[in-house]
Amino acid sequence: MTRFFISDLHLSDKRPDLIRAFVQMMDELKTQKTPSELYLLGDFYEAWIGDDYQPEWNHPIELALAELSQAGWQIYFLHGNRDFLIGQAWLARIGATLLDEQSELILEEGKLLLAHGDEYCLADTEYQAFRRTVRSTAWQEQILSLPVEQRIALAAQLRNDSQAMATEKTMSIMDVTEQAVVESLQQHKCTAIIHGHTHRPDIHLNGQYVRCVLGDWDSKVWFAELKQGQFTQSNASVEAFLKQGLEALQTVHQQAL
Ligand code: OKV
Ligand code: MN
Repeated sequence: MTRFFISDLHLSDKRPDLIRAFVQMMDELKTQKTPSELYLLGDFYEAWIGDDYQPEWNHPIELALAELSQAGWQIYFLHGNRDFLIGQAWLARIGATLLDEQSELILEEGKLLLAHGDEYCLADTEYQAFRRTVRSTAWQEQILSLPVEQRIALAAQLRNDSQAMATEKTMSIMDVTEQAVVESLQQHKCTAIIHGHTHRPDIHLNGQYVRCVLGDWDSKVWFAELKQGQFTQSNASVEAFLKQGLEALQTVHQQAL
């Protein structure tokens, strides 16, 4: 079986090109590939303010996913730092299953850990404090009880705060702490991990572990697949993908797990 992984698409009304590319990708998977598993590893949306907010731009996205699951695909979703408010209503609408923020995938080759990756960015202590707040049930319940308009305003305000802070943060602060990843792998008895979040697509090897970092969708669309223990990452410019679909994808990293 082939498994597909994507993260950090940051879909929003600001990027109709990415929405089109995503919908096209789902339609192509549905018609060209045999039903498989799709893993959405967080930051699928730029900011999700609750399942009860259903803007027009999101309809084709949900439809493409719902059609994929109806075609027999298993869709798994794991929260990122921007779409932590995705809930059971959204999952039910598209036919997806929620994964724990750290999930183990059992393969013939061993156990693979799945995560968004922000939990490993320990150097950014300010962010970790923010993360604990926004991931707490109490805070989320309070936010979800606000009217939609207020949630939109709050999300915009938080985004502004974050942009102001990010300019002062160095690149190393924004990356994962390797030791935190290793500890997590040991805790879960896994020998490989796939995560996103850092926007530094790569495959890291340290002799003991394989760390696959997914790419973010911006100027390029990214796509990763795991087939017979072989992990492959590919990308294409948004423009090329819109013209040629999956055929436009070029392999950039490959590694046996
Ligand atoms: C990242 C930090 C913002 C620190 C808000 C719903 C809600 C999503 C959001 C918007 C902002 C996260 C997702 C960001 C880090 C901040 C501020 C402080 C210390 C809502 C869904 F609740 F408002 F409705 N947001 N972003 N901070 O820009 O990534 O790290 S963010
Ligand atoms: Mn992220």
